[in-house]
Amino acid sequence: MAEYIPSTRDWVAEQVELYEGSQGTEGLTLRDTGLPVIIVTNTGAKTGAIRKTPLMRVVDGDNYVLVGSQGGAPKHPVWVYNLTAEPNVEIRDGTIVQSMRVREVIDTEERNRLWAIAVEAFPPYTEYQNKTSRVIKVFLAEPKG
Ligand code: F42
Repeated sequence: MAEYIPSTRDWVAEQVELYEGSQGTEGLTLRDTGLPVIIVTNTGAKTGAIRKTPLMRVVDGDNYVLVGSQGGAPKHPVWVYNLTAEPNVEIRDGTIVQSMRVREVIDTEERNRLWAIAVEAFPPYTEYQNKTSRVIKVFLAEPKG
């Protein structure tokens, strides 16, 4: 079994601990926004370690939209490279845990559609995109059939 390495950011590691430690019954929202969060368990591209990344819960049918906004920081978050290297992930949405496969959304039309859904779920994504010159990466997680 690979080792779990928590995020170096305390507030993120603490949310994961609360969310996962309660089997998805506590710590379900982002700070004071009250908006729902999922936990994406992914594999470190270099370490091979287990990484747990909280992201906003953005749903498109049976799928989840994963947005690499990182608050509009100049660089992509590291987890996007993990997902590119190893697209098989586990997603915890409250008490429900599913094995899913992730792909980066490249097609402009598909990205625009999913971006609109993401902004509706979490309006600050617009401000984050305006803050940075990089194009924020969008991924789609689909259940493994
Ligand atoms: N981030 C988002 O980008 N989008 C969201 O919608 C979002 C929502 C959200 C909600 C709640 C919450 O608590 C956090 C939320 N975040 C959101 C923040 C998110 O969880 C991440 O913390 C953030 O995106 C930064 O991701 P990161 O992967 O860059 O994490 C950093 C801080 C980190 O912990 N880095 C590790 C470190 O040690 O510095 C490395 C992690 C890693 O995966 N290492 C790889 C490995 O092999 O293990 C190396 C990979 C490589 O290529 O170098």
